[in-house]
Amino acid sequence: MEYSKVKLYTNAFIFHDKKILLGYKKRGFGIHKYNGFGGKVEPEETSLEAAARELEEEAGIKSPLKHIGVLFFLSDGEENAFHIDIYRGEGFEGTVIETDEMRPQWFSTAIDEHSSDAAPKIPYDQLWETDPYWYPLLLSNTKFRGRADFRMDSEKGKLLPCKWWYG
Ligand code: 6OG
Repeated sequence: MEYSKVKLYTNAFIFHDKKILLGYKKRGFGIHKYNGFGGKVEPEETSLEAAARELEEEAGIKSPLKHIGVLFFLSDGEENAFHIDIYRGEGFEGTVIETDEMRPQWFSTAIDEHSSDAAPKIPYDQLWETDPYWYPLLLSNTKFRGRADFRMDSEKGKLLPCKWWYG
């Protein structure tokens, strides 16, 4: 697969009280999936500045973000490659709000199946298809990077990963 440009994006995950904050995407790229908060890095800002700005725009909060991972992916029929800087924030300031783009929701970080945690479990079937491979690294605060190639699956009529690795 050939690509002409690498587009920079951010994605931030906030942790608080043994829970992780995800947002249900209401519009645009990744609609109807749960994800961290983020978007495009603008030309005049660093990736960290973009991550903080997007977190505030999409969830109304600030958090001390730390870089924890890099995802690189290519997609059939897409002339750009994507580089996504993943950030992790412990705690936050402000009040979590729903925005036009995202409906935020807290999920349990407990890995134990029988946990008595009242928060719902991470909706692994409503994430980007490759995310379940690296969420364990994000949850255990382990630095990671990874790559995925997406291809159009003509039977399912959607882009699906055909090759990937994370570590
Ligand atoms: P806006 O269109 O909202 O930015 N994104 C991905 N996130 C995950 N977790 N996995 C992927 O695997 C992704 N591909 C794109 C980057 C789009 C948001 O979607 C993220 C941005 O946070 C394929 O401005």
